[in-house]
Amino acid sequence: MKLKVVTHNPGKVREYQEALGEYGIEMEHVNREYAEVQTSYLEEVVDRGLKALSAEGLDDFIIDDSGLFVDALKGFPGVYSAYGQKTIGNGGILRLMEGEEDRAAVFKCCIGCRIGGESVIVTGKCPGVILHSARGDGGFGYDPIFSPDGEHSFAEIPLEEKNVISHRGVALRMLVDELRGRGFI
Ligand code: ITT
Repeated sequence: MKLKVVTHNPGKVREYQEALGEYGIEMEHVNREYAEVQTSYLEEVVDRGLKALSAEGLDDFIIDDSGLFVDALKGFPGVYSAYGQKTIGNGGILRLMEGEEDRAAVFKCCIGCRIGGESVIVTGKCPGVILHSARGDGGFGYDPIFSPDGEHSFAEIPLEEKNVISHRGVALRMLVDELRGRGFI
């Protein structure tokens, strides 16, 4: 089975392929825009995106809205994570966290899947901390400054290990359960 991944981010597509390949699902990267509403909830962005794209006639696709929510920054960058990455970047987040003892953060990933005319929306979370400096050159986005265990950043661990614990990995396993329950895989 083929599922399209509608995103500008090839890093996400790699993670989907790594996790869903074993179920015989082949990912196809579709690099196109969809309307992302301004809201405080990832689920709302995904729900609206699914509806907009299926109204345009698209089927058998996945969209993914993710964010890094930092406790000491009152949840920032959160739903503004893409903007935060483009503007202040990882260096800017580290500067905002200078001298801050509470390093707790949570990565969230909301996946929306439209398949056979049905919609599935699931959200996965991964708690961790913001490191004091960027580490590693794997992964993408905030991976070098986020650590699930306080030691290694996501950018330092292999993709298959990131998928076991990450927000996207957790959401992907929920998606697989849903697709299995509905007889798609
Ligand atoms: P699309 O919306 O086109 O899918 P995007 O990269 O803008 O791609 P998001 O809005 O979901 O995706 O992501 C918000 C930001 O969080 C963005 O800068 C990502 O690079 C970053 N991000 C998302 N998942 C991540 C992960 O697993 N590791 C590190 N950074 C991540």
